[in-house]
Order: sequence, then structure tokens, then C-alpha cells
Amino acid sequence: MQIDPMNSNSKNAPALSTQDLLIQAANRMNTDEYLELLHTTYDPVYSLLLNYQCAVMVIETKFNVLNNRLSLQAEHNPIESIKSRVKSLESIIRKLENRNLPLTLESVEENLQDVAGLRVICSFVDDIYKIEECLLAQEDVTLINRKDYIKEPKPNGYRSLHLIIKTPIYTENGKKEMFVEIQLRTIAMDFWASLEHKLMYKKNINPEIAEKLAEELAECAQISKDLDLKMLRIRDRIVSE
Ligand code: 0O2
Repeated sequence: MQIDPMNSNSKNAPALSTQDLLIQAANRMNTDEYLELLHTTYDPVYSLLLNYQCAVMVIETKFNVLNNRLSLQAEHNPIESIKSRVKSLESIIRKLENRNLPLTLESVEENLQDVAGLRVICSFVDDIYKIEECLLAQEDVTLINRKDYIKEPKPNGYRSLHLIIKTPIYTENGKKEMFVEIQLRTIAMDFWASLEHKLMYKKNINPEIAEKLAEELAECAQISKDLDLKMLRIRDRIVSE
């Protein structure tokens, strides 16, 4: 039997973990057969995750280039920092399961657009839109989806600009178009979102307490919005001096 951790057929199999199955297989096989099994099982998964890692590298380089180029005009680096990640195999499987999607590698590529993700932290709000404009002007970047939670914050106060793009990577097997999720935020937006994520996001909290906390977090979101505006005005005054 071929063990494929991403194959939907395994759903109908007895409730044995992949680890149990691999131990059973190891007991039946000699070392060469067992290594062969590991390769056929896991190599396609690693290969796919590596493709997403390559896409992250490509996009991160684009941001670093833009940061250097734009600093010539703006006299400051528009990007403060970049965080990047490829979703863990566990998160990928949970997301497919939650959405009742097939647990196959094809399904990951077709249905999940946030396996490769970058968070770009900018100095000022207008830097976010400048970086977006320059990125989307590039011919190997195709915009798939855009959500502007800065112009229209979420009811809880969450602000960020979300882009889903497609970009090619060039591997030893040729060209491959990859989805990448990009979140652009200011330092203040990131501060709020990171703490809110730790405290609240997708957690089951007693509804009464949750309501009170949500109000306070919404107040903090407003403060962070005011802070962004104030810093922008200060910068403009300094530039015009
Ligand atoms: P995690 O743990 O950060 O990866 P999607 O689930 O992405 O397919 P959705 O929810 O419509 O669909 O996408 P959206 O609105 O673009 O949000 C995607 C990501 O934005 C989330 O990823 C979070 O990282 C972030 N985000 C969205 N809303 C909030 C919020 O209210 N608070 C905080 N702190 N972050 C938010 P994940 O995968 O849901 O979570």
C-alpha cells in the first residue's frame, strides 16, 4: 500500500496515524524498500512546499529592490521589515479539512492561495500604496484578489492591505505559477494586529468578556489609526521644511 498523507482515500482507512502506518511498513520492509517508500511518500510534498518557499524568495527580493530604489526618492526606506512564511503541512491539512476540500497536492495548489505568505511592514500609510503600485506594475506579477482593510477596516478594527498575487518561479522542470499572499501594514497596524491575534483571533472566549475586550480593542485600533495619521502629518511637515 502506498502511504500518501495528502491523499483523500486515506480518510476511509482505519484510524491509524501516518506515523503508525510508517512503523508498520518499516517492520515489513528492508531498509532500502523503506527509504524508497519514504521518498515516494514525502518527496512530492517537500517539493511543493519548496516551490512555495521559492515564490516567497522571489517576492521578498522584489520588495527589497523596491525598498532600495524608493529610498532614493523618498529619503527614507518605505519598508521597515518583511516577515515571510510557508504554511506548515499541519495548517495546510487543517484548512483543507475545514473547507471539506480533497486532501491532495493538486487541491492545495488549486484551492489554497495563502500557503506562501509575506507581511510587509511599512513606515507610513502612503508607503503601502506606493509599494503596492510598484509591485503590481511588474509584468510577472498578476493580481488575483485585493482586500483593502485600510480604507474599510474590519468591524473589530483590523487594518491591512491584503493582496493575492500569482508569480512564476523557474525550477529545473520549467516555469510554475505560484499563489502568494501579501499583507501590507504600518508599524502601528502590525502592533495592533499581532496583539489582537494573540489575544482574540479565532479563540473561544466567554461572550460577555469577549464583547468588553472587543470594545477595548476597537478603541486601540482607533488610537493606532490616529497615530498613523499624526505620524504622516509630522513627516509631511518635516519634508516641506
Ligand atoms: P493566520 O493564523 O494569521 O494564518 P482565508 O482564511 O485567508 O482564506 P479570509 O479570512 O477571507 O480567507 O482572508 P483575509 O480576510 O484576507 O484574512 C487572511 C489573514 O489576514 C488571516 O490569516 C490573518 O493573518 C489576517 N487577519 C484577517 N482578519 C484578521 C483579524 O481580524 N485580526 C488579525 N489579527 N488578523 C487578521 P488566517 O489564515 O486566518 O490566520
